[in-house]
Amino acid sequence: MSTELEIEISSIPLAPDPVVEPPPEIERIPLADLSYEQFFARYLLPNKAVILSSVADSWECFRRWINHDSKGLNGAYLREAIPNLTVPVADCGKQYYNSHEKTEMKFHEFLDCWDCREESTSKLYLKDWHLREMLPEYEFYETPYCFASDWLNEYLLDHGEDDYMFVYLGREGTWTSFHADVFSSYSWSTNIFGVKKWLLLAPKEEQKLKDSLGNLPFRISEELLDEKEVKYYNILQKAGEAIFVPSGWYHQVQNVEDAISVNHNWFNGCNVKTIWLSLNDALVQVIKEIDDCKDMENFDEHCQLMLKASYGMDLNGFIKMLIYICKNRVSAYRDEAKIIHFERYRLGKNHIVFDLKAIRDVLISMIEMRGELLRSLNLFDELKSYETLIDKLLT
Ligand SMILES: O=C(O)CCC(=O)C(=O)O
Ligand SMILES: [Fe+2]
Repeated sequence: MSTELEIEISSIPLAPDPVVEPPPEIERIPLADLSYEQFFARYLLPNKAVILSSVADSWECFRRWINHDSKGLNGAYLREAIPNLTVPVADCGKQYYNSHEKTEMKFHEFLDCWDCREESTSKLYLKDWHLREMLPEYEFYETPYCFASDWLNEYLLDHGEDDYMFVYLGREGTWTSFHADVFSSYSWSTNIFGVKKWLLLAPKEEQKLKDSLGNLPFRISEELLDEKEVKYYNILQKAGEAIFVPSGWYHQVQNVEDAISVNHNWFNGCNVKTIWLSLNDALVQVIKEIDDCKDMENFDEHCQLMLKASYGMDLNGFIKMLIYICKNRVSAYRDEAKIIHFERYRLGKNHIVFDLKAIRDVLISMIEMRGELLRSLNLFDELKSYETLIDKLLT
């Protein structure tokens, strides 16, 4: 195991300075020039995008998956290092609802398609591939310290559930349609090969693109964005650069050269309130959809089932996650245990306090906004008890 690194903050106010005007350009900063605390205060907390460079120099995938002389994929090495797993593949030539049609194939077959350069397979995009989860022993990258405070994957990894840590491989021209990330989470995406073009919008700008029914477009272009007077960033992301996509920022991504990337979706104490508000919005939507059944027995439970099916998370799931994160931090605060993210990053004492305060704030907000529903779902007492526990601990 590599040496332990502390991720820590000094006392930082919970509310960031309001962002006055979005910057004209997204900043580019070498990772080594930014401390954890600087990243925390300047980007995570204010929910502001940034590109970090020289992120992947020491990564196995950066050094070995690419043939740096021929500027191509090192297929022979990849075939040897990674078994012939079944992988998820999107067909960028076919739309399926607001995404691309998805299928599966064998990894080595995908590599054959990559090499043969045939038109018929040129639009296949290997994406959302849980390679790390499938081969936990294969250490092909390391999560950069800036992105280490990650409650979502901390919970999922410890519970043996599917994580949000992915690999993407796509030929030139493959792309991901216009979207904001799952649960309004943050994402980071590090390109290890080729170039990606990002069209990135700060929150609310996407509203200008809604049609009369309130739907957002599947595909956007610079012409469309200019026509609708949308403020956006056009970013060319090169190999070795990581982009930090803040919560709720819509984006469309195109591989303008053959490209490979590693990315995570995650949230933590800085955006957990946004995660809660998004979950609540999704719940409002579900309730609206089945409003005509509101007199039926078990209506609240039924809404939760629908929320889980349509959104991927329900109130119970979110609360279980919060409580798990809370318990870990309570033990660490009492010096009974340490919190280590990604087998390397140890959470510092101030950070633990920050996390606990963020959990308390979101519990208070949940009780205020959805107290009655929480009672009906028998979740209220547990929530309240953790709010009280944090209060006692910190006073
Ligand atoms: O690289 C891509 O195609 C999409 C990546 C993305 O949407 C993300 O990292 O949030
Ligand atoms: Fe995304």
